[in-house]
Amino acid sequence: MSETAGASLVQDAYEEQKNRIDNIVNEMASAEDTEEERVWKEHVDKYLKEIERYQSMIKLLDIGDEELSQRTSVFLDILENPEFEIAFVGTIKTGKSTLINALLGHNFTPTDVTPETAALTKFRRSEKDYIKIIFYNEEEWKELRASKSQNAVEYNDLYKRLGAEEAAPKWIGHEAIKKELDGTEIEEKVAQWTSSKYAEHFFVKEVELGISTLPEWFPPQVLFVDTPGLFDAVQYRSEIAEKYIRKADAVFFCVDVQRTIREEHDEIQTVFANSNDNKSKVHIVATHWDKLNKPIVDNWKKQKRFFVELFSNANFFGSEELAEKNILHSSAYMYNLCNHFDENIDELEIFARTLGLSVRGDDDEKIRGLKDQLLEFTNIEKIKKVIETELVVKYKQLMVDRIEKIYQELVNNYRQGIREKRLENESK
Ligand SMILES: Nc1nc2c(ncn2[C@@H]2O[C@H](COP(=O)(O)OP(=O)(O)O)[C@@H](O)[C@H]2O)c(=O)[nH]1
Ligand SMILES: [Mg+2]
Repeated sequence: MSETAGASLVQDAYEEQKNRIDNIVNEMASAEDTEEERVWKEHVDKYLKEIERYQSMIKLLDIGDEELSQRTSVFLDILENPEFEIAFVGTIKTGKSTLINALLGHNFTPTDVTPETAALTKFRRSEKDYIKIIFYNEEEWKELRASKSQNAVEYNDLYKRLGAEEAAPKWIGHEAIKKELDGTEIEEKVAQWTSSKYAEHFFVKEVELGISTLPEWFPPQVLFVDTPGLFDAVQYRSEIAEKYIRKADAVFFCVDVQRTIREEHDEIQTVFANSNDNKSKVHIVATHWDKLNKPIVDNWKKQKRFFVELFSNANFFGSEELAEKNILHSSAYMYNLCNHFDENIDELEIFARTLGLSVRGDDDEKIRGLKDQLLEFTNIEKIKKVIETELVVKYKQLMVDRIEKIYQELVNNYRQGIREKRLENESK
C-alpha cells in the first residue's frame, strides 16, 4: 500500500472515530446521574476531549499511523461499552461453575453434565433473557488444534466419539448466534452448546448469557466470567483463561481444599504473575470446604493460617493483611442443596452429621432447624457481600482507575507519534 493510500484509510478511521466520540458524548448526556455516574462522566469527558485534540494534531501533521488508530479504536470500544469483569479461574473440577451458580442464586450452568467448561461463559443482567454463542474462526481453530498437547487423550477420544470431525465444517467460522430465551430454558440451552455430550461444544469459543432474574445489586455492566480450566490439555484453552486473569477487573481463583497446595502452586503463581499490576484484585477461594476433615472444629482455621503465611510474601499478596482478607472458603455445593432444602433433606442430613452437628434420630424437623447454620457454613453470603461491597459498589471508580492507565499509554503513543513526525520533518 502506498503511503498516501495508508494515510487516507487512517483519515477515514479518524472521521469514524470522531462520530463515535460524538455518540458517546450524546449518550452520556441522556443518562441519569448518581455521584458515581458523575465521576465517571467527568473522566470520560476529559479522555474524549484529549483524544480529539490529539487526533486533530495528527490530522494536521498527516500522520498515517494505523497502529495508533487501532489503539484509539480499542480505547473507544471500552468507553462505549464499559464492562467490569469478574473472572472465576482454576483447574478443572475445582467448583467454579458451582460457585457461580450459588452466587447467582440459580443453576444456570449444569455442573453435573459438563465435566469441564471448555468455553468461556459470561453472565450478565439484562432486561430480556438471551444466549449468545460465539464460535472459533478458522485461524483460532488452527491455533487451538496446533496447541493440543500429545497427551490430550480424553479430548481426542471424545472428538472422535462425537463425530466432531464431520461437524467441524459447519461450526468453524459460523457467525455468532443470539437468541432470546424464556428464562426456564437457560440451563438446557447452555448444556446444548457447552456440554461434552454434543459435538458442537468443541467449536464454541464463548457463550454469553443475559439473565433478567439476576439480583438488583448486579449492574448490567458487571459480568461474571466462567473460564476454561487452567492447564487444559489444549494449551490454547488454558491461554484463554490466562488472558482473562490479566484482563479481568477481579479474579476469584478457586482451589479445591482437598488438593495439596503443592499441586496448586503453579496455578497460583500463574494467577499472581498475571496480576502484577494489581494484586488486590485476586481472591483465593478454597472450595469443597465441607470435604475437610472436621472443617468446623478448627481445620479450616489451621488451613487458612497456612495459606495466609504462604501467600503473604511479595510474590503473592504482598502483605499478611491482604492475604487474610482475600482468602475465603466456600461450600457452594451445600449452599445449592440448602436452596432446595426439602428436596435434599437426606443429603443435607449427611452433611450435618459429617460436620459434627448434633442430629439425633431421623426427624426432618431437626435438620430443618439447622438450615441457617448450614447456610452460614457455606460462606456464600460472605463471598456475595465481598463482591457487592468491595467490587460492584465501586466498579465505576475501579474502572476509571484502570481506564486512566490505558489512557495514559495511549497519550504516550500519540506524543511519540507526533515527536517522530516532527523529527522527520526537521530532517527533511
Ligand atoms: N462437596 C462439594 N462438592 C463441590 C463443591 N463445589 C463443587 N463441587 C462438586 O465438584 C464437581 C465439579 O464442580 P464444577 O463446578 O463443575 O467445577 P468446574 O470444572 O471448576 O466448573 C461437581 O460435581 C460439583 O458438584 C463443594 O463446595 N463441595
Ligand atoms: Mg465448569
